[in-house]
Amino acid sequence: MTDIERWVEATAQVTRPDRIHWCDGSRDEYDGLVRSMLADGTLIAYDQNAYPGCYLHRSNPNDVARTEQLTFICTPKKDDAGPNNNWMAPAEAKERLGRLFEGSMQGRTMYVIPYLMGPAGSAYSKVGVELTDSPYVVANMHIMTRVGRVAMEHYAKTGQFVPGLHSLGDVSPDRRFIMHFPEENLVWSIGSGYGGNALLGKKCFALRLASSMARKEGWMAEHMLIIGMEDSSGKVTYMAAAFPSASGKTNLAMLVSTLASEGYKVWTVGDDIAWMYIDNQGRLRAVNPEAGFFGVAPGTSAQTNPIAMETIRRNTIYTNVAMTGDGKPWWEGMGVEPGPGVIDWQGRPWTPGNEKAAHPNSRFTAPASQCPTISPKWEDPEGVVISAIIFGSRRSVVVPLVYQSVSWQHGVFMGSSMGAETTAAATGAVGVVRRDPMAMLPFCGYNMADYFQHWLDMGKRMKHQPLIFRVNWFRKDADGKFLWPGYGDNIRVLKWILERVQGKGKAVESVLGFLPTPDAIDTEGLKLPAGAMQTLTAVDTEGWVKGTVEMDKFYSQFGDRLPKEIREEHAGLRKRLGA
Ligand code: OXD
Ligand code: MN
Repeated sequence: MTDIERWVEATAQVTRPDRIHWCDGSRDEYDGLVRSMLADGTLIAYDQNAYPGCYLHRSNPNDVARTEQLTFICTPKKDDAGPNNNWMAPAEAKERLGRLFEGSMQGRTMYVIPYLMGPAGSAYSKVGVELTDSPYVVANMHIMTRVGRVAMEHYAKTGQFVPGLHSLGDVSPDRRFIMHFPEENLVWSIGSGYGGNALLGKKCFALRLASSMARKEGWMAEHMLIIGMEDSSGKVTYMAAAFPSASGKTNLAMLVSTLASEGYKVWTVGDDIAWMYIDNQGRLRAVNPEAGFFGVAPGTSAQTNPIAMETIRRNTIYTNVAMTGDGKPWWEGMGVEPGPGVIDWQGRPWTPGNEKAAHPNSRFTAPASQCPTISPKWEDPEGVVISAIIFGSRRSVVVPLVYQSVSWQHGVFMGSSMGAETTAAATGAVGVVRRDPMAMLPFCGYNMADYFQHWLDMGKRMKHQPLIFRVNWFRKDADGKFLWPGYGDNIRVLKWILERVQGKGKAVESVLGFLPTPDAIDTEGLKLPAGAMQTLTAVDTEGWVKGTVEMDKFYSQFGDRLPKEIREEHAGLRKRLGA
């Protein structure tokens, strides 16, 4: 008996499923799951001529986003989870959830999903096995990961896997928990069918557990998209960019360049997670551990992200979007009129002007291989060499369009102090500014003070450190209008970043770091409001002084554990600001 078989058997004795199904990841298996979900109403078919292989899932209305308040890191010592995580002692977590898992799969099938995170045959890839009683989760895992033989072959070579146990339970928020046990590399999740809570390969394994493994093993697991930027010479330079959930990572990863006539083009490697390693030449390399996109639907349109629109035209599972009268998916910001007879995300007839037809965090799950701009290197076992790291978030005020750190240490400080306006990807208030270091606040599986130290240490080990940038496409004017057009025009900012990587690109050293001169960014053909570039590249001293107070509040939670380099950088910024 293998370790996997032993664990499956022991789990089945507790959860008591009627049947156990070992997933092989085949098309037949996927089709069979879809057929049975169509039969019991878990899925609803869209018009199969217009949207072949596309289905709608309506989740329980109480289960539509990640639930950070119910997500725990269970380390023996509370301090190892840090003030950035909810903590429960492992024994208590096991006891509480053990009771909830007791008989939780009765009357259901338990699916055993062996899956690989990362490209087949890559030394950087890792195996997970998820046990779940949700066929919707299995179908999503088919798209988001590499299920079946490829995972078992990797397991045969390494003998290692990350177990993840998931049950829908009774889908009650009162009995919903997502527990991580980093000492054992184990996840237990119950009571939710929502993506980030239930597709255990994604946030639970590839970020929370992997970040903790990465620290021990000397690599990085980050909430980052990966792109290749091609210039007019045909050379492709790879960049990784961290943005909080629902802040445009998928759009940036699939950017359609408005500078295509100058030869600038973006290739998609990944849209959410990067696993990064130092190679034997001292360069940082990244792989995308996922095989699909779990993107936010509202706001996705032929204008904002035509590549995504093409990607999700077939073989896509939509969750909590609306359905038009003629059987097509629809959401707010899709850029087309839905026509009469729309059914909203909860299955009710919808009247325009009332509540939203699609839930603000409604999603699409689509295979990465269907993306027209997917990089030829997206499954390269060696990954791609990263030349620039970008930190971005929604900030309607204060933060300039782009600036560059003066050193790796300064860049780590920039990432660690990032403020972000919250979005609908997690339950709770939307639009509130919170500190979200490296966009990892909900995903760092250990004490963030140690995470900052790990970033500092990684930089010291690299012979060729990527340059570090901060971007903000979301700056608004006094009337609440965006100052920067965003989307395809973000290529203009990427172009400056590329120029800086190449040792070019006009900049001035400011208190924040290297800011582009107002004419350094190519704005030809843009109709920007008067003075926009000046505002977008200026330092709002008063705003930044206030920001440093917020940073200090955040950092003080970590006490002496906070690396002294971060304290020094923070003090240095305050001094330069004259605070
Ligand atoms: C996601 C998220 O689903 O960050 O990727 O919430
Ligand atoms: Mn994400």
